[in-house]
Amino acid sequence: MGSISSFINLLFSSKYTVAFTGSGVSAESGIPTFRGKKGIWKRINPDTVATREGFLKNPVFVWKWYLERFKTLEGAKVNYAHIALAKLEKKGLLKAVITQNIDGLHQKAGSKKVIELHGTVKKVKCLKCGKKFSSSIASNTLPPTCPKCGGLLRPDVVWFGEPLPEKTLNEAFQEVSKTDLLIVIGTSGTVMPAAMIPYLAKQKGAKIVEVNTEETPITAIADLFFKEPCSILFRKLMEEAKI
Ligand code: BV8
Repeated sequence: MGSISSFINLLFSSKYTVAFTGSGVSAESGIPTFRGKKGIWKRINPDTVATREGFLKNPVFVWKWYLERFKTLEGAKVNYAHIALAKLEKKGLLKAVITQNIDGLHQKAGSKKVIELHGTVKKVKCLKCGKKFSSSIASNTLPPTCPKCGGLLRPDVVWFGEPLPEKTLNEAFQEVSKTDLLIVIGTSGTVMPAAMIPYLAKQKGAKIVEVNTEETPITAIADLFFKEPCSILFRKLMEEAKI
């Protein structure tokens, strides 16, 4: 277990701190995580709703599933972990958030530099012409079609078996190449290539601080590990650091 004072020392002595987050950072906002006891993938097979093949097989079903999720995500409130990361960025103590989440809560909390590796709940895109629209377009008939070319619209997220947008991935790797302190929050470190990020940072000599309610494969390379809900840990950190 890490000590808050060591975390504070790392935070104030590092030149380029970056946060890497997964669904666990939004768990205390009431958004279910993917794995673990009550994980989303316990209730539905990702092949059915989180692959291109699954979508093409039954676009209406997948749209209904996503619209359900969008409702939860849109209605969710930021929790103190999101707020703390935005405050640290404002203070110049955090340079970027690289997130696997599509819920937009980092931006809602005020974070400016947010790299969304797996896309966003805010947008949909046309399978035919690639044009993007706000997700609100998918509110009436399902499956929604492109106002421009009539093609099928899909959520603007990265499904299993799909490559991450090159520009986004390169941007994330750029941040990793500059970081000397990576704070890893609420990820099981399962999904590649996102899960490579902590190892790449470690390889280049960055310090790793992990915040998770349970141990993960990343814990083995963490310089500090805090086994507790992230909003509670960040409350302690910000209070003790008087930020
Ligand atoms: C790719 C969509 C290659 C968005 C998601 C076969 C074929 C093709 C690829 C593969 C294959 N086999 C394996 C792969 C690679 C695959 C992969 O990694 N699979 C894993 C499961 C083995 N990856 C891919 O397919 C990727 N693409 O490889 O393309 C390619 C290249 C070129 C050309 C063609 C193809 C694409 C991966 C993206 C998948 N998209 N979601 C959406 O709808 O949300 S996956 C899903 O998992 C989410 O995106 C999520 O972000 C991501 C990672 O999960 P986590 O965020 O870590 O969440 P999880 O629930 O797992 O963990 C939560 C953690 O929080 C836990 O540790 C828990 O303890 C902790 N926690 C809980 N509460 C708290 C907390 N911590 C702190 N505080 C709390 N309060």
